[in-house]
Amino acid sequence: MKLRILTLMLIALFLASCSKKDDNVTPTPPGSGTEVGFMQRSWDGQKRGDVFYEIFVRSFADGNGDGIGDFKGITDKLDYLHSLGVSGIWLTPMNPSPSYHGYDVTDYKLTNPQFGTMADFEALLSKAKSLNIKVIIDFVINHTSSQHPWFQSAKSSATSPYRSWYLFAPTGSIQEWISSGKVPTVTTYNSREWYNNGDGYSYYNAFWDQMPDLNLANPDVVNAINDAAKFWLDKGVAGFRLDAVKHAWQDPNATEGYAFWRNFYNAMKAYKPDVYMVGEVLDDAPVVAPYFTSIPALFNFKAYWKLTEFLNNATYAKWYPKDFQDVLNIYNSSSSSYTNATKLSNHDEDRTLSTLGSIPGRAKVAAAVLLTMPGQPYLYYGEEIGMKGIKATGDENVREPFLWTTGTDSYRTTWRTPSYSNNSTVTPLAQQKDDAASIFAVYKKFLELRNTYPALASGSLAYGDINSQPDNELVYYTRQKDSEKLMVMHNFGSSTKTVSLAPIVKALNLSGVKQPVAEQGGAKVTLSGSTYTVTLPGYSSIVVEMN
Ligand SMILES: [Ca+2]
Repeated sequence: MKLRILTLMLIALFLASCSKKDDNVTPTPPGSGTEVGFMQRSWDGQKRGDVFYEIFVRSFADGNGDGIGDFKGITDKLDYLHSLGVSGIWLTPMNPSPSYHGYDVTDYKLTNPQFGTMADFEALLSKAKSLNIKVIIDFVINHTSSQHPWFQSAKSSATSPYRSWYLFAPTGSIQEWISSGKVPTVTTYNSREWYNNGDGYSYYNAFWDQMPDLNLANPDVVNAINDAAKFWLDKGVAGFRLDAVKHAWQDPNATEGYAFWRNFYNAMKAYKPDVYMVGEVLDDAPVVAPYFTSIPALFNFKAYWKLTEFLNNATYAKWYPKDFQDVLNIYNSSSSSYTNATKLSNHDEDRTLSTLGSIPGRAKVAAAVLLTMPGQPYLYYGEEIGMKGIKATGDENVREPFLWTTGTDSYRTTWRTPSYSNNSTVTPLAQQKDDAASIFAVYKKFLELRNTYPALASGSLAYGDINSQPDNELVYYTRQKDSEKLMVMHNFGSSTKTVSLAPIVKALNLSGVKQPVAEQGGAKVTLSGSTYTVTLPGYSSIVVEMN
């Protein structure tokens, strides 16, 4: 062992002497020319980026000091979201519910009193409208709470008018009932999905016995759902985030399931022509794609899975743009128009920073990728300050109180003592705002870029011949709208890369550099003679306007 250490020391000494000698013989090593300055066009205030922000209501901001996040807290923090350049907010379920998360509703037309009154909610909508921020609410109709009056009636008697609003079958012959088509929407028997009601019957629940599935094939149920949705549209919400879309029918590929959502969307569109909906189909692209014939926007889970895979192991990172495009190609095969709702983590997944080995540089690249790729990006609250959390020990761990500031933090929610994100593990927002090297600084800068440059907001994506790119850890692509062309480069790896631009410009079918626009992580462009070189430190990104 000692001999090995000695050998390594000798090699190090030898290398050090070599590099010194090289400095003398090479006047301009790569990246040592004149640095080309950055010039970012100033933002005109128009929110072209179409960026949404997901708020876990209980944890975001407490406006009345009882420790629970609420409508008033959100209302007070809308100026912050507006200054970030957010176009819309998604509120996790805000209807009454016995659970902390609210994904089991007891009344679809009331507000959760813990979050505030209807007047408080209306005040939120009014302030949001004044800031040009759309509000969408979580609409959870695959199931209700077992405490919903509909289910309380249904479970109490086989002759209840609400019995057929849910999915009951005789406990001794569930399988036979399913096989003979007597359980609408259910096609396969799975014992875990049935709960014994104690009266000779069991009821179907895809997730939990306290979340009985609604019978969405029952026209009375459909009428009640449509009625509730119209109620909120009348209040002024822009639309809905649709929960558990692929579970409406047990078979996620059932044509009846597609038809159900299509009918719902069309009914709401007839009522409010500009209604917006984004659906959760938690699956790979081929399962997601057919739902675009029913729902205009769907979350792109696959692109996020690929992104974290490549950031955690950059060996094949250069293929990321193609893998992203492959998802869009699958979407294209189902529908000619769709909204690709991109995202990093959400309330059901490990926090992005935790997924990325708690390495801030990786989280910064993830943000820079999300905000420079095509789509309609969704940011989960707290991602912009690098909150942490692992789901395996409880969903609450990825839904912890937002950290507004150190010291007295009057808006911080206290409904739960955080296990992952507190002042000693995550720098709160107010302190990150003063730090140009923070995760927040990257979100702020790249949100502004997306809002400023139409090419980033809605331009086409191209990535040239990836095979010819010599470095597997570098990710390149261009975004173009009209004559505006931006080249985006990221270093997914941890070591500094210095590359000559000419072959990349050629591979991307561009003609030359116009102007470096922005960077994160210390990336820079240098010019030596007529040769442009880009230096990308580990986990850095750069955006360059091209000819
Ligand atoms: Ca409160």
